[in-house]
Amino acid sequence: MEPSSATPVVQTTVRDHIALVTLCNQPVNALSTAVRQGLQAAMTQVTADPEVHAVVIVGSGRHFIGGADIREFGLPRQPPSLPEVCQQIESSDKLVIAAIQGSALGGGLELALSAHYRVATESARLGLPEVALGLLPGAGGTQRTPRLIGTEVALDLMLSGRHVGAREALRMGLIDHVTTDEDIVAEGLACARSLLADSTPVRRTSEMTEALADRSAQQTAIDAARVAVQKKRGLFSPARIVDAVQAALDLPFAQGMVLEQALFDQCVASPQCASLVHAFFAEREVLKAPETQAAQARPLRQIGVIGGGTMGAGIAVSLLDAGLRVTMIERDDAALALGQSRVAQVYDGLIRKGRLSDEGKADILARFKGATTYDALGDADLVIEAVFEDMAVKKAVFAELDRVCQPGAVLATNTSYLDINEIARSTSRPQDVVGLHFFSPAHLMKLLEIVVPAQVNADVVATGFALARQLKKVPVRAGVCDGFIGNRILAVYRTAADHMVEDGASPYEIDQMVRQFGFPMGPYEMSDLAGGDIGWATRKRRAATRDPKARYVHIADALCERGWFGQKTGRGWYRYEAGSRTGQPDPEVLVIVDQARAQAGITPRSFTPQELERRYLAAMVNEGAKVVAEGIALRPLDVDVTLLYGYGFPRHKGGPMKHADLVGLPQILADIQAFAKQDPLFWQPAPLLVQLVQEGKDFDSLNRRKSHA
Ligand code: T1G
Repeated sequence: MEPSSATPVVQTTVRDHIALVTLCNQPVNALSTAVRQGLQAAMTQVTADPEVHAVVIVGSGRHFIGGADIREFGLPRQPPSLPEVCQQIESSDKLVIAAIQGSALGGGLELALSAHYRVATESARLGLPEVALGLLPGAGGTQRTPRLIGTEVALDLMLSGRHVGAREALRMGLIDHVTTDEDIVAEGLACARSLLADSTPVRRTSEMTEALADRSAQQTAIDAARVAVQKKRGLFSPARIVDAVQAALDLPFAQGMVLEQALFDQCVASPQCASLVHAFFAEREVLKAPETQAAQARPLRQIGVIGGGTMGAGIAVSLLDAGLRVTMIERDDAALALGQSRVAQVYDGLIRKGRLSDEGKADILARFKGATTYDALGDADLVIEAVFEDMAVKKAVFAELDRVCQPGAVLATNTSYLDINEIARSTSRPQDVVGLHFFSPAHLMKLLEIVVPAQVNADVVATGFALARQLKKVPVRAGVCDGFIGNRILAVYRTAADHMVEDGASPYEIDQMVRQFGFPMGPYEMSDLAGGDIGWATRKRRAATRDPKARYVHIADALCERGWFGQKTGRGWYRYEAGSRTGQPDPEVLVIVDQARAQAGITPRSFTPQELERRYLAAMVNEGAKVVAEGIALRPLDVDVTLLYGYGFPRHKGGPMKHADLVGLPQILADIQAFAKQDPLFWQPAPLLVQLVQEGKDFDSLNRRKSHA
């Protein structure tokens, strides 16, 4: 990230007695060791220079400062520390102005708070998002922010991690002036000149007392925050943020800084920080697929969607929300009207919530049209097929697309498991066929699997990634196999859960364990939400190719044979009162479970929550390793991002592969080898896992190797 040695990362120029200190560490001017050393040297130079009457600190490029350099976390600390640099800036006897454009986040905002005045452009974004990395503001943010804006707003910023716009920051008192002119250097210098002209004194945030004057109000806000963080189950840093802000109210600044540092060090050492930092970089690394490095995306303006069912309608909304023009194709007028009403209902819902106006809805739907003939797609740049999951039906659709679409149009299928190579081969342009696997509800779920068949052109894959960025989705490149990355791994850990149920565990204690681990819901609650009939259809489809020696649990089928599909039928694994989405454990289900055990000749046994967790995660990790080894996923981090954004894996655990690294691969392998004693067919250790353990390596070693290849 550091520019070549030629261009210093901090540059100082003096104009009319004003020193302009510019950070030049693209792309986000992260406060790396070199930048901190450069700032320290610059401040020493300008405060000693009698010609300098004021200092303006500015970032070059799109951003002021994106924070401390996250890539340096975990590395030995190099002086000066960021708190020291901030202290040097604040204690300057010459006015220091922070001139902010783009992002001022984390350590970047803390540095600005140590300056005496802050000016920002209209489009600037400010925030203390350290909590999203399992941290707290560790360069004075927990001590200076409350002194400037009070504990309530300061805690909101630090506990939410949200980025606020310049106008809101001005209302909060975080900054002093918003410029409409985006030339931040000129605005910063102008601000310095006017402050000098008014003989404005330096103003040190650490010495401010006004915002904390009403102690009981400040304490009330802290107490409320302490209650709120108790709800953030399992998260490490939020409570420590509250402790640090309590110190800002109770202790002198210097003592508060000592406590802040101690709490910061605790957070850095927590596995949650490692997991959240991993997630931060992983969701950026997934964008770097070979095809996106090698090819330019094709332009996307006019998009076709085949099918107005739940997925087709959700995909259409996602495209419309991104400002694209959409044509929905359905087999007849009735089906088309249903598809169009599904789309309209989403916007009606937003209007009811006051998040969209009737005019807004009309503007959006003005870009949405429907047809019952494929000829309407002659000018489409991309067509996404979302029809019934049947190969013959898919091929018929692609034959029509092959007939009507213009050369260079991208033909995509939203299938969640069918062989995309076979679909591509059925057209005259397999090089233009790709898989775009959305997750339901498609306009809300962030994950988009970009499935890469054998004959596809790189620019078609790159177009899929570009579409994902336009739709604000997180794309993951996946190879072609049954279930791609996500559903393939889901099938395995769900099977592990079913085995545990048949062996004696209750489906309800498994769901509880999974929620305890941090997922929003367990596999049986998830099945009831999605509909048990979907899994049932998958099991029936796979019956033909299932290994006859493989263990098969019939419990889920028994529920489906009774029509107990879940929320949509009022009962599944749970019972649902009319209108309720909260299920109650169902004793009749446990009777069916006992009958299945008896039929299988199994004497049930008890499981500790720990064993349930180890088996559930081991199944996920083991299949994840196979998916990576087969190249279905490029790297372990692609598996992590898939599970984080598509399957509710708790972000503060980093994803299954990161979790496995933190637990230790030898432990995971030992567990699998122990489980294999009872079921060697299901628990075959992934050769990649065995190899990494033998080599004393972890999954992250593969992330690093492949990312730098
Ligand atoms: N450190 C290192 N690398 C960073 C970085 C950072 N703080 N921020 C971004 N990058 C890299 C990123 O990985 C990517 O790399 C490239 O820059 C562009 O990022 C003491 C300890 C600023 C809003 O949490 O939210 O300060 O993939 O694609 O969409 O209290 O980056 O190109 O190789 O996201 O324009 C607190 C993190 C740190 C903000 C820009 N700061 N960054 O978004 O670009 S902790 C944050 C962002 C801290 C102190 C504590 C966003 C952005 P590559 P990008 P973008």
